[in-house]
Amino acid sequence: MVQLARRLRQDFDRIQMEHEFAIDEMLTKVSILRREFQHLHRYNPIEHVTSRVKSPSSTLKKAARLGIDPTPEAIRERIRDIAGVRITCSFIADTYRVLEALTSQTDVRVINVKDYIAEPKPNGYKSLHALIEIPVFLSTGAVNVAVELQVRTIAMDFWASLEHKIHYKYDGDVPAGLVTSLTAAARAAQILDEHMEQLHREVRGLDTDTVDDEMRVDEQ
Ligand code: 0O2
Repeated sequence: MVQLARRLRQDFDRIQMEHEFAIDEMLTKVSILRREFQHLHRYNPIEHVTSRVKSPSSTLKKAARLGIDPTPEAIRERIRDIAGVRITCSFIADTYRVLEALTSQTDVRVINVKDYIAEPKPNGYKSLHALIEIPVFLSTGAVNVAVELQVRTIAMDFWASLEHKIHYKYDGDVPAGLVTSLTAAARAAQILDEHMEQLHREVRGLDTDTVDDEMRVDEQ
């Protein structure tokens, strides 16, 4: 019995570690993209990046909520958001560009993409989500590890983080008045995103010559 408990503990530690490595891999990919984009276009589309690995206790809680056996095999197969990476971009067009650049890499297998920007959730939540698998190379060989990627603008992220706090505070039962205010705030965030993107386009349009000159210098 003690041996079984020790084995389970080791298996869960390993699951945790594999997901931490997958996040390291993803953060390296994001950092490369960021630096290369800056080099090519003198512009960084990524404002900030955060990541988290679900703790074993919240993974087990989620398994219990979904009726999944608390075995390492079932957890690996059915809980796909143990590793999460959230990328915040300046503009809407950048969210699509960044997601495409990451999901088109040959070692990335895309399991599904949810476009909550084109089709926001009823409460106003907007973000791009992609569930992907990437290989992590261990001493025992490669394992494919799932990572949930979320890509959104600063305005969408601002809204989502407040909504998350409110949702948590009211344990999901948010008063109707607050729901209405959140919906209005989501609309305001969308308008801000559109204005900022328009302004950015105008400024980049004016900047084209300078950027081209700088790039020509790089190529010499
Ligand atoms: P946390 O603490 O951020 O990890 P599932 O992934 O199984 O829970 P679903 O609905 O298939 O369920 O996944 P989906 O739609 O891809 O959303 C998963 C994650 O997106 C959530 O993770 C949140 O991070 C975020 N999200 C989705 N909907 C909302 C929303 O309405 N408001 C906010 N603020 N965030 C949202 P977790 O595990 O719930 O939370």
